Amino acid sequence: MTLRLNGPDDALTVRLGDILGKDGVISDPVLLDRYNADPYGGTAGGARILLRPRNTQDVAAVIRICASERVGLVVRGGGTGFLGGARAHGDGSELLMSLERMNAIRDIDLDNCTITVEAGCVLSDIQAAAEVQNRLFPLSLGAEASCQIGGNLATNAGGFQVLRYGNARDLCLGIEVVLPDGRILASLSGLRKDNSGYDLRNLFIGSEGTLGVITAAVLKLYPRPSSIVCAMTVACTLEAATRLLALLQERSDSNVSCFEFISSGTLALVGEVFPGIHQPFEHSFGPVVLLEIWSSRNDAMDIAVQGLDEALEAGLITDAVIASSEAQRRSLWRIREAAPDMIGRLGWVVAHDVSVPISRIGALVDELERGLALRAPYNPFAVYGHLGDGNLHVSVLRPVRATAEATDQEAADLSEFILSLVTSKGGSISAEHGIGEDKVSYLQRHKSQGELDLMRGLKQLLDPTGIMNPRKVLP
Ligand code: LAC
Ligand code: ZN
Repeated sequence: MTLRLNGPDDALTVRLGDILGKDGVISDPVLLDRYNADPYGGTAGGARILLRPRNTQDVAAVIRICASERVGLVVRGGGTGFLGGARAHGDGSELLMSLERMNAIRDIDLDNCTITVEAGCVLSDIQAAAEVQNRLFPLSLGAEASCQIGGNLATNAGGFQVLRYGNARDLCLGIEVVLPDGRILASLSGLRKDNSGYDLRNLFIGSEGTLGVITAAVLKLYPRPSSIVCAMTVACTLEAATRLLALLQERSDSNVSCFEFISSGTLALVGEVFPGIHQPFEHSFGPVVLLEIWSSRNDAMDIAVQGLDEALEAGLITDAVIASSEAQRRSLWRIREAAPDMIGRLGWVVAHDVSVPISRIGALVDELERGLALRAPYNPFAVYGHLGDGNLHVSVLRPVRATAEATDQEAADLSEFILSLVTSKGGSISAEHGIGEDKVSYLQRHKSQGELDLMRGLKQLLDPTGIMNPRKVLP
């Protein structure tokens, strides 16, 4: 469903300026470059007008105009998504809106363990506001210093603590959202139980700005852990790694907060690209796991030491190190964080973000590695991700000494191989990065007709003119 939309004209820009004030409408191309940029080297957007509302009423007023004039509107948070979900059309026909001025923390309710924030709040500012109150807001991801909570919710961001605390969706008790006709729906009471009708909140969370604009949210706060232990270990196989996870969950009352994995081949590439990064193991023939145990008692270290000892004796792991200082913890994390950096540095032919039930992850990685070695013998590939969540990032990289670029057809064949394998194991073709603009065709091919029909029906119901984030998620 694509209706023809109109581009913004001068009269429209004047009307928007009347609503948003002098700093609310930006058309300076130099300033716009920053908002159109893709930080990961993907296609930049082409917006010629950026709107900066100050409050929810501003957002509603802008949307009413967009709806009546049939002009497409793309909302951008921190711009750190991977799949062009906040990219405005290259021809300048769509308005871009940033909620960066809506960055107030509206309320912290310590008894209810909630924080109410505006959508433009930077994630690390929310973490810091919680910390001041001796509470934890556990959503944590590589881009946390610049991504905004509105974008985190719109994309149902995952990150490093999903295993213990869930995705952004699980951390949200309510949202305020502006619908594509300008109506405002607010459910910001912070209720932990509310079965009064359909769950509308979860319709908007993860909809990537295609059904409405999230302008504020009530989020859950948690007690801060009193002990944190970070360890890195070499598992014998991925099956052994999943058994290690089960063992540590049992010993720690399910307090393993993250369980990340890097294949040995990926780690070798990290070493080649970043020789300065210290790697604790001389040889790592098996998958390397980075894990943390967060406990509200002072027992995380004992649990980790005993659990890893037991795993060593049981033949699940061959080696392990435990960080004994915050600096050592940081240096272990640097290895994990270097995986996406390495992929950015080498460049990729295809990059996917998939999930399967954790019990099938060993078989999936085996088949992926064998299949990719056959299909793309000259390309290195990277496999790493959030093992505890059954979530892998799989990328086929450019050959180190490339003589020719892979053709579009070769790239499409590789994608088809990866995604078909994942779906054959009951997995998802997009575990945490969403669909955006860049994965629309894969959604088309890998979702059932019934699911696609229902998604299109919802889009049609909420946004009949198709103004909200055109071209994203659904074609
Ligand atoms: C990561 C990002 C790519 O896990 O999701 O590194
Ligand atoms: Zn990830």
